[in-house]
Amino acid sequence: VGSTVLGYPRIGPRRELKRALEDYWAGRTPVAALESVASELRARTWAELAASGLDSLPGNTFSYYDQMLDTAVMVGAVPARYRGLGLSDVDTYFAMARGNDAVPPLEMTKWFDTNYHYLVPELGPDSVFSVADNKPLREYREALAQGVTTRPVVIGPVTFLLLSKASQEGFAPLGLLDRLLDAYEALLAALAEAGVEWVQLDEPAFCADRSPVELAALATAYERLGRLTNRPRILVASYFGTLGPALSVLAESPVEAISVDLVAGGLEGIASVTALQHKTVVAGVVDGRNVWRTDLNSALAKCATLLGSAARVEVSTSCSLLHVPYDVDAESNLDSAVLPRLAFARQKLAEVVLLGRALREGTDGVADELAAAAEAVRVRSGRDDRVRARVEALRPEDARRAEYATRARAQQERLKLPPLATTTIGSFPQTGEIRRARADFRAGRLGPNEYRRLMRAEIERVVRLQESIGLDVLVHGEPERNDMVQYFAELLDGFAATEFGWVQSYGSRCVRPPILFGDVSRPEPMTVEWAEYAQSRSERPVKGMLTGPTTILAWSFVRDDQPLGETARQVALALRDEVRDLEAAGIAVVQVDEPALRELLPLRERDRKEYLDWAVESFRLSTAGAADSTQIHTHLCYSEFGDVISAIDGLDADVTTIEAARSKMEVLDDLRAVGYGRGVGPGVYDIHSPRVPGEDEVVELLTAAVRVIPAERLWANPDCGLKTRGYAEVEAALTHMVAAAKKVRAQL
Ligand code: THG
Ligand code: ZN
Repeated sequence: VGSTVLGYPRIGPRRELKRALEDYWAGRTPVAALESVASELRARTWAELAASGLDSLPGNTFSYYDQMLDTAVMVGAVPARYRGLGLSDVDTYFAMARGNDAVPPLEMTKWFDTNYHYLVPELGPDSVFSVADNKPLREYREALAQGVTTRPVVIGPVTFLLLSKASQEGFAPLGLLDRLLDAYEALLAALAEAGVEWVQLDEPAFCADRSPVELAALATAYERLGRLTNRPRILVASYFGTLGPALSVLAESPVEAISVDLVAGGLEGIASVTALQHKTVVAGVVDGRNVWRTDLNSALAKCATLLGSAARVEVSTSCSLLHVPYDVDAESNLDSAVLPRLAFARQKLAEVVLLGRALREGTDGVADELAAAAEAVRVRSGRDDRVRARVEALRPEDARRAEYATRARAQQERLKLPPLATTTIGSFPQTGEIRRARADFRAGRLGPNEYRRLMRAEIERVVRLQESIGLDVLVHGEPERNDMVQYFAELLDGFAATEFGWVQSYGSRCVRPPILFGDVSRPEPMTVEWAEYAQSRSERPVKGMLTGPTTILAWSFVRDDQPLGETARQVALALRDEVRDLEAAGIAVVQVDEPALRELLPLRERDRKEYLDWAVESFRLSTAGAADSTQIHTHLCYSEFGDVISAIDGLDADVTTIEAARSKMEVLDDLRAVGYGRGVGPGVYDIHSPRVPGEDEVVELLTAAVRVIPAERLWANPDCGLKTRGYAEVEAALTHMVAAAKKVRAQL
């Protein structure tokens, strides 16, 4: 019996890496300054892991940006457009991550069902691989020099290929497996020669549904790597779900260890894989993705069961701790009802060590710790019987509105919008003054009246700007919000906020997810004051702006003591009340954003229906209290929506605005294919780039769109909120967009 973790955070307990990266990118510091922060962070991580008492420590967990990008660079998969720039290695790496004036970055996409984003390697028929950059070995030696022995963690070859994209149509990266395995063989040989005892190859792609061909590739890969004589012992790590048929593939391959995620999945099927009798099974019983203390007794029971099915058991986390904050002890203002129930990365190390000890030596020596953990798990604060009763009393009709045709008529009578109506997604640029005002208000340096005055002045300015540009449906611009989920979490009961609970989202960007710990309710209106003020400044309709229940859950740490669908219904009821209050304040259009609808989609097909059912139902519960004449919008972005297109139809929103500029409006065909017959606003330009679209370009997109969607149901809008852009670009882009809409309208 041993203990380990699959990975560790790397951004720094005070986001030191973020600062160092952004200083370097801005040209404020030389590369040596960045390197010195990085090596200090690695040293601290190794010291902390070594001091924790774990038997085996992960290595190569550091990254300047992303572990998939690291792997691409490691095997020399650097596309020609970056190699041709003639930059230093580190600047080539950052060009791939972020692009520059000359080249766009690699595509970025979500890491399975987490809020982490990775860079997508590009591979083609002429891709060649080598050990171009042996970062795993470099970091192994660096740790060893500090007296710490590590197990280099590397993305496994099959997952690497499955998550890569083809640089040309029709090419399947998996066909490169043989060539890639040559490079992995060389890597393993180099590691072995340096004295590395264990290497961890991550194959999370096999926790999703995989075809027989893909499973065969997994078998080929580990048969080949396993047969090498000159190699470290191999741990194949899986996480974010169950391995399904891949478990026996790996068990029958000549690798020494396999990790299984026993938080996302259970023990079912494991005992029947008899080949595991000869393997070490790394038991992921401590949740690497959530912040709750572990139910140690139940974790122990799982490990004990596994002992019967494996040669050796190593206690571990369910996945890398990358997805949780560093340290609960850094928090001084956390709700005292929640604090004792929490475990961040550092606390989880201690849990794993304790479980390892208990499993090895029996529970006598750790009885106090087990009892304390049981108590922390048992105590549940934040119960609200009124909320529970309300959820209990819900009827199916609470999630249903009138027929769309009826609603559309009532809305048109009230709003009198032209065909091809123009709008924006909600946020306007966040200026330095706004951020400062928010920070000063929080810190108590600015009184509530002065704060309100500043926010109102900003709203007034944004409303005037939109009127002068000629938009049809206005927004208040959201100057009072930072992160939308953080904003609502702070105003809802049942959530706690951390001070330092940052988690990497991509590169230097982090989020601080709120902790949803209890029953959720809304003590008072959350957005009405701002929306009402904005509406008072214009004759045109102003949209009320809310975040939907699924997105609030996706971007929070959620309770694990009840089904997510149940929690979603509670959030939905709070939002439903907010919609009612917005209506009462004279708001005729309410947008409920669900950008994360795709994000929580289960990795396996068999789990998807249940998820989509509650996700759709909770959105409808949020919105179905609205009058027929209230127009409900929703907004989706950040992902490919092909897999959830029927669910988007199921939301029954009157208008769906959706990221489409980068996918060239393909989403319109997808929507039409599922019979979507309500309003739709395919984003007509990409707000993620500072480029201002020309009027002609927008005319072209809209002209193509009116061929598919009748103009009465078609909207013109950017593809996402504008908060990350500057006013100069926004004003120019929206002016072109409105002019284009008018032109196309005139040709109808
Ligand atoms: N909010 C939350 N989660 C998200 C997004 C979001 N997940 C998906 C997507 N959007 C991720 N994108 C981003 C984009 C920007 C930032 C983080 C995630 C970002 N963060 C600031 C930073 O790191 O400097 C910190 C923001 C803050 O001060 O609160 O810029 O929109 N929850
Ligand atoms: Zn968006």
